Amino acid sequence: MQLSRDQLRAAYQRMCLIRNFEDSLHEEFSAGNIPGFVHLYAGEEASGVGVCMHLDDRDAIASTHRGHGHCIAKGCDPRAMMLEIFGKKDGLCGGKGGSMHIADLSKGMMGANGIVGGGPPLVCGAALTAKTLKTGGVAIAFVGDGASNQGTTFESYNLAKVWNLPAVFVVEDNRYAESTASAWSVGGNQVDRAKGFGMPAQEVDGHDFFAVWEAARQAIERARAGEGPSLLHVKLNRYYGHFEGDAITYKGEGEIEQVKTEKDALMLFKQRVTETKLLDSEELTVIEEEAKAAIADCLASAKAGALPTEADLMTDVYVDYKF
Ligand SMILES: Cc1ncc(C[n+]2csc(CCOP(=O)(O)OP(=O)(O)O)c2C)c(N)n1
Repeated sequence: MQLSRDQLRAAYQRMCLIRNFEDSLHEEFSAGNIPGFVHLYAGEEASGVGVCMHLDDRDAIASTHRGHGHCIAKGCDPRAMMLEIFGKKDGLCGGKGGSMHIADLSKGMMGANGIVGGGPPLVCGAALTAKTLKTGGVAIAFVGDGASNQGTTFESYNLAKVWNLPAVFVVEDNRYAESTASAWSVGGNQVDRAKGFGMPAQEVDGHDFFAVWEAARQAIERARAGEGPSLLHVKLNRYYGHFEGDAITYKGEGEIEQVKTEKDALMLFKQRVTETKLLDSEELTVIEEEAKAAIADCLASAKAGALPTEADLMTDVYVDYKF
């Protein structure tokens, strides 16, 4: 399968938006401008975008605590996201959620999630809904390597398999669960583990957008065709600490720089599409500059945005259930 030029441009645009979004947040957090906790996704862009390129608004995703990239990849508005992270009234969730609770149900983005392993059970619910209502939709759980060891994740694999749900579990193995190396904690590979649940699975190089895109295409097509759940073990790296403010004492000297120079996802994408003459470097530079300007603009809106008022505190807190 080949991507069209428009799809390639859209993919690069999404990846550049995510990179700029995260780099800006890194600076703003260091300057003390952001309330709350922030976990950045820079370095992992090819995974979120490579998967979400196959989805539309009837499809649902559940994210992790490292959710900005998944949100942008699924089509959430970066300006409303930035306002949300700055705790502003016009944020995507009224400024009440912040980084770890951004959601936009109209886009099928069920939310970032502060609970490690919280996403997979939500995805089983979304996948069951899609199956029952015959919407043709699929549901994708993004899961960290740490979250892959949670009981909630195992139970979800089991449920998805037994009920033959249109679900895909994308384990984003950035080699560390907080500061614990995944090589130490996982005790086996994710592919064998999925097979233990009877799910097809494959390992994917998460720096390579094209590898992720192709593996996700197969898994999502299976799910849409009613052939049940599968799992992708996506191996990649993150560029910043576990959370902003993390001194990263658990990584070797030069470890991050080496990944950036040898297998940065944006760099590899650019190399591939220019070498194969699918896109030229001038148009890629335009996309990079536009993404940079767009995020700078989002940041300016977020800084200028109004804070929620006292009255806003009581909205969206209680729900009336009418039976
Ligand atoms: C149920 C639960 N346990 C522990 C935590 C604390 N915690 C937050 S992130 C994290 C590590 C998660 O690692 P991983 O799933 O690999 O994601 P990564 O941060 O590497 O992207 C932990 C233990 C939590 N938020 N929720």
